[in-house]
Amino acid sequence: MEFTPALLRMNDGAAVTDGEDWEVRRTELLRLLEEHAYGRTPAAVPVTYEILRDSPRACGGDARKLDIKITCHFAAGEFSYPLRLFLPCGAGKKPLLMLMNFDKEPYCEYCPVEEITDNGFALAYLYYGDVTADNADLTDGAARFFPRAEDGADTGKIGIWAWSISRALDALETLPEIDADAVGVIGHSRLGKTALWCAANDARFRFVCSNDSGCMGAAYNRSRNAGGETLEVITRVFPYWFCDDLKQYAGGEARLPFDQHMLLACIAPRALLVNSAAQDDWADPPSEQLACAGASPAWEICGRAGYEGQTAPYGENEGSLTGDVGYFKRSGVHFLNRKDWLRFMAFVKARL
Ligand code: GTR
Repeated sequence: MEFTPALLRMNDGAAVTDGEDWEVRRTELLRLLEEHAYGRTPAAVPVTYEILRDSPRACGGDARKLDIKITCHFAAGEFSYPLRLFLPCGAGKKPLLMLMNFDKEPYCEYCPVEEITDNGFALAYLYYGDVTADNADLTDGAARFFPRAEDGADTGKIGIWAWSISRALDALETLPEIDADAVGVIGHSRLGKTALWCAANDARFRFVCSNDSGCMGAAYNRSRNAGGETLEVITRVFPYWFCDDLKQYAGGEARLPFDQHMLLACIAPRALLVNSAAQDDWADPPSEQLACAGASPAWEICGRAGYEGQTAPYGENEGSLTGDVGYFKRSGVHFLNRKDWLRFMAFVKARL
């Protein structure tokens, strides 16, 4: 698929030829995605944390659970949200996986806590509603501290959630139990879009997994398949996830100045796994797969393997997990299940 602008051309037309050039191009693409899709990503603010409760015998004694309060100190005031950290028992720094999820409590759908800690990973659990509500209210929670310029590029809710995951990492990476060089982020559906945008901006996330993220996540907008969510629908039903400028492309995908392979590419040269589910037409698995192929040149220019799979749609329980861009289509429906987690953890372990 041909796109304008090209992935590996700078704004001034110069070719991107190596990893150093790629970092410059990546910054250009982040600005492009801010302006037209997710809105501005504000600079970090000072973060402090407080351990409210330390439960040394969580998961039957196999893990330690810390209830942590994260506080962001904005110029106009402070905002706090809870984080639950599970640390597998045993000495040594632990690789960390961060999940922002739909449930307030971590023992829930989409989060097999013990499966994660038993695999040797620390787990940081955030509830997205603790940061800002999933609605158009831009005064709710952390949202009220985000600057508003009314110029079409104000931060959408996905941008606010993504930014807040990074601020939580500001605190966690200082903990002696955490291996700050082995941090991953994972999210499902709208929070898969969020995980991608978070990791696109924040290179501290070395491992990234979007699960069934679909439209404005991993799926190309220009190659929408029957039954897939469109920009027209997503900007009508969930306009507040994005910046206002995105609305002008509803029904006009051919005019888009970007596409989702650019979002994926901003993660290069780090490791990315795109998970789809075979019966999740709404998230458009073939378009997610194609976007992996479209993003791959960003890894290759950095001397990495990128996506090593096929472009023809995979069947159920097929994919390519060898390169630094993995893609897998499991059987079943829209869900973040234990198999999705095990696949991501194996993908990370193979690269630790
Ligand atoms: C749907 C939305 C999708 C996806 C999903 C979810 O209604 O259209 O883009 O994000 O919600 O987050 O569960």
